[in-house]
Amino acid sequence: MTKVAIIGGEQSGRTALASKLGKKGNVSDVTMYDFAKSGTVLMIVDATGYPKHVKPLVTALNLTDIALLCIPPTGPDVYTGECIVALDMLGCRHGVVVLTKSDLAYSSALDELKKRIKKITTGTVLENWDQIAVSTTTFEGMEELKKMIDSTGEKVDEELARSNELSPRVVIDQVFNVTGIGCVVLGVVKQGTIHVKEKMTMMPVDKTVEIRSIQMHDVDVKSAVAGARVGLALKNIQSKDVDRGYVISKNEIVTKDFTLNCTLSRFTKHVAVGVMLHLFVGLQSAPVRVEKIVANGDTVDYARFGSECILTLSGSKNIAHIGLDRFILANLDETQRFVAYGFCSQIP
Ligand SMILES: Nc1nc2c(ncn2[C@@H]2O[C@H](COP(=O)(O)OP(=O)(O)OP(=O)(O)O)[C@@H](O)[C@H]2O)c(=O)[nH]1
Ligand SMILES: [Mg+2]
Repeated sequence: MTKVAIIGGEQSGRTALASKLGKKGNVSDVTMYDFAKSGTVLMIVDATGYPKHVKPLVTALNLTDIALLCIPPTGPDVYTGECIVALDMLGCRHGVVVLTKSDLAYSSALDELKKRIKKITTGTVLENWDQIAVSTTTFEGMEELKKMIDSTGEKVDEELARSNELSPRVVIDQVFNVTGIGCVVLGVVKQGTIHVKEKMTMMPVDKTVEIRSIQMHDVDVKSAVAGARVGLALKNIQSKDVDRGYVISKNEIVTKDFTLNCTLSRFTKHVAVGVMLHLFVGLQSAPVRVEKIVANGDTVDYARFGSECILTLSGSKNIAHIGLDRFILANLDETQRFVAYGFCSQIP
């Protein structure tokens, strides 16, 4: 199972590409597409609600392992830039730069565009990503793109297999009630292996739940490993008590306030004490206030772009996380909204 996010600016050809890669499924601020044929299983997530909101972009990237950054012949715009910052902040290592609507561009223009993109992605996680020109009308490049997704998927699978032994965690992105079955959630096993009949905890609400059954692509299975897209029927909880972003886990920290070792983006303004930011971890998010900034051992009033600092943040919403989780901070009032990434300094 290979999970792919399709991101990019407005009118960059994201939805057209998604609809050529899979069959449309659930629609919210992200739209799911599925593909299953001759051994290849894809889940494609179109970050539909982006660029209006940043959350769908963060959601799409958190549910997937490979990103397709769509850039139309008109070239990168402010949102392409923001997507690149987001990929960098989230540490998304696997992806492809897709030059969409290639039928509308001369090949010399496409070559120029490729060079330009190479330049602006230097020093970011996208530095070594492949680039491919694709058209959803003439189908140029489509087969090659699918091959790229396949081969990247194999690399991702090897990496994910290494986290099969970790404590299991499932991030939930959809929840509903099924008559006669009860609470059913859809999510992604982020690490570890889950088993039927296992007792786990729904976080951040701290409720013990039992996994009644596990489905993968509508087939009942006894267990599921890291990377799997799963549907779980749960015992001891009602669907109304579960929200998108909740985590089924065994060992989570739940807090409203955070102390994070942060790295600020080079493409943000400074961060000052007292400012309100938006914090994202996995599919959860919450507004937080910057209470204190420590840089190089000194308490300071603001942190400079591109610098490292320790941010003390206060919030009002419980968030579940583990020591390794990567936090993302955004300032929703800025044009380039991604400010920093950071890790909790208290490793459990
Ligand atoms: N000629 C041509 N047109 C395309 C191609 N892909 C998309 N388009 C057109 O470009 C426009 C935008 O495509 P979408 O797929 O909706 O792009 P998007 O990024 O999802 O756009 P928004 O979600 O509205 O921001 C539509 O009119 C499409 O028909 C292509 O490969 N060739
Ligand atoms: Mg679209």
